[in-house]
Amino acid sequence: MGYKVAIVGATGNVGREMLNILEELEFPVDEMHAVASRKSRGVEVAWGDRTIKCQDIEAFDFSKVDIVLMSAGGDVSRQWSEKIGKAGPIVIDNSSAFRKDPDVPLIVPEVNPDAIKDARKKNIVANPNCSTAQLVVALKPLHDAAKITRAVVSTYQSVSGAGKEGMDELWNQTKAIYGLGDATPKLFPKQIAFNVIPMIGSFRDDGYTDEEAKMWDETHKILDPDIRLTVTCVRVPVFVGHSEAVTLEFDRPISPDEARAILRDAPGVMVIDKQEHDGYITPVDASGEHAVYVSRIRKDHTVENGLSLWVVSDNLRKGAALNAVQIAQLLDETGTIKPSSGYRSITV
Ligand code: 2RA
Repeated sequence: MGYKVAIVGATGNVGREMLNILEELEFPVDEMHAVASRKSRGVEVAWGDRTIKCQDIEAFDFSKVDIVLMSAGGDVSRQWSEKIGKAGPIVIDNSSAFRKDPDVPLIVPEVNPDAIKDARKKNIVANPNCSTAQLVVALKPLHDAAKITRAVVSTYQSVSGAGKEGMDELWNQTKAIYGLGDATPKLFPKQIAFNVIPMIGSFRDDGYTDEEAKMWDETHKILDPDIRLTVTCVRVPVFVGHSEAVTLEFDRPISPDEARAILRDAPGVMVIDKQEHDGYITPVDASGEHAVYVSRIRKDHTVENGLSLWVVSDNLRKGAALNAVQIAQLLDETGTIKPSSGYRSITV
């Protein structure tokens, strides 16, 4: 017997990947519902070899499903997730709306699967920001071997992190710069084609951005509140795949060879690390893949116990849709959720 699943935001980049990954991982689904805002009602999305039509969120009866994968942004989540949770299903929310809520577990299954015990507190489980998910998958096995005391992270984030509109803006600006249209920035604050933008999200009073603060807040909740992090988030003209240059300080010496051996055994990690051109990973290589790739592992000569590494992953997959489906698998494996056999009454 399988689950009754609804995907809210099914027409977006992440929603479509959620549909693909549920199918690829053969998650047991009996019924699939695509749900979106009223303006997308009737739009068709692919589910395996079929297409399904999007239903209007305002009219959808959430009490008839077991799991809701929510990827429609923070405002929609704030409006709907708690109501849906009260109606019975567990919501796996890809937005930042509930990540800091103490009654909502924030989970990367390779890192803190035990947090699933709190899933029923609000019937909401939060999915981390894409940049955090790949970072903590790489950090966790190293942190288990030698405590990480400080991390310096610079991100190189692809435009798909800003949705389909972000991809369209890179595509249209690239064409426009060759004389085929208007290159005026619309979504991003500056030109993204042939450029990099050292600002993602919005500025805070301390000069950091909210995207940067998400990375330390979420790493503290998922992995360890004692790790000190400083972060610079940068948007780059790449369609899919976030990259991170990471420098770590440990409480004891750890050699690049020891780190490579630890990471090779770690769940969800692939080490590609040779000092030759096929010996490191770029976002183009990681796009469409499930792993978090680690390359360029080397000693940081400027501190006593330091290592630098390069971490790359598909932001739409491990950074969003794959992690959400892995949370659904964890809910199933731990018995936190069971396929429904009947139709519950509406309590929304
Ligand atoms: C971005 N991290 O890349 C965001 C998406 N969640 O814009």
